[in-house]
Amino acid sequence: MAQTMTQSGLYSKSPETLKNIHRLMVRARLLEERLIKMSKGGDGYFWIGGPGEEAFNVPLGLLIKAGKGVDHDFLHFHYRSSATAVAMGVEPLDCMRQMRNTDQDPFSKGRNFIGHFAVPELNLLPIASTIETQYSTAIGTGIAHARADTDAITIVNGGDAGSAEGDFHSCLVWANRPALPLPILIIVIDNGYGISTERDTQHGETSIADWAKTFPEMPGRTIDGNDVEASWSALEEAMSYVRKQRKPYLLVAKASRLHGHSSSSGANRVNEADCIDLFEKKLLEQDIATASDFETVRAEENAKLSEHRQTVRAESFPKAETIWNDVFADGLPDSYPTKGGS
Ligand SMILES: Cc1ncc(C[n+]2csc(CCOP(=O)(O)OP(=O)(O)O)c2C)c(N)n1
Repeated sequence: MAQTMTQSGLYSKSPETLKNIHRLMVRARLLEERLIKMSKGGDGYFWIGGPGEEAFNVPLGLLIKAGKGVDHDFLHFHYRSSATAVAMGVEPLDCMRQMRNTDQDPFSKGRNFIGHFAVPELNLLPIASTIETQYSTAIGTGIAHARADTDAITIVNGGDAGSAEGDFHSCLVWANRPALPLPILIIVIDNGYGISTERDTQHGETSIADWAKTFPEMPGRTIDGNDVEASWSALEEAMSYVRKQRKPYLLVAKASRLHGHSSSSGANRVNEADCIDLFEKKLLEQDIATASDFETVRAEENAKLSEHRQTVRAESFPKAETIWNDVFADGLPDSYPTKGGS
């Protein structure tokens, strides 16, 4: 059937490329499901993550100009960005290390929440638990990118509820200053909730992308973030604009939140559209893959996660005497109390 259809956009790409996108989406999803199990089974204390955002976050990871320094994209992400990190090559094993807080966790040496990446080699800045502050730090690397002779851009990503906070609006204002426009791709993933508060009870604007109307030059667009093709083409368009024009672009992607907010709200599966089901349906319709291909991918990815589980369970936790390591660049100041009291 597919061969008779005119193929354009994403589906004109090679079957290998499409199957790779599918595998990365499945890898990210199975990882999140495994992390939820770990948090419920005593191999971790808290879970938060991005199951449901894979259709947008995997294309984002694949389209980023990845590397270290100002000639590569700077990334200011949030706690639902796992599929982007996985698409960029971050190892599920390392995520499981952070979930269990082992001292082999490369992002925080076992000291931060799950999904709080920090990868200097990828310009992936430390993810903060305070929502929306990443939109303020993005201004800094946006200025660095504006001053440098490069096509690299700054990318910031956060949630719809957080867009009510001042950091988001500071980012819009700074990115649109006529004196020095900033090459920032400003992304909001709109899943319809801030923890349990419904977006429509809090936002008078029709779409968060409407904030772009305040700045006559800045494009603002809302897309279906559950659709891989829509996400891929919107990201290509937005990134190409920011890379060439050296000006900001506001992109809002509507996406599902498939396991609620976090382990604090139970992390059980909810009944919302599943972007992997939707993508698999398209791949089947277009004769690009079969149901048995999908089963094989799931079995292979699950087998690796099971191996990783054994690995992390054998690892040690951070030692108490290392508590001050990496807090100060030059070590603990002499004036600092080390044994309690002052
Ligand atoms: C500055 C700050 N205020 C409040 C919180 C508590 N908090 C954690 S997640 C969250 C909801 C965020 O919703 P949204 O921005 O839509 O992102 P989502 O979690 O839905 O992806 C809130 C209010 C926080 N972490 N930081």
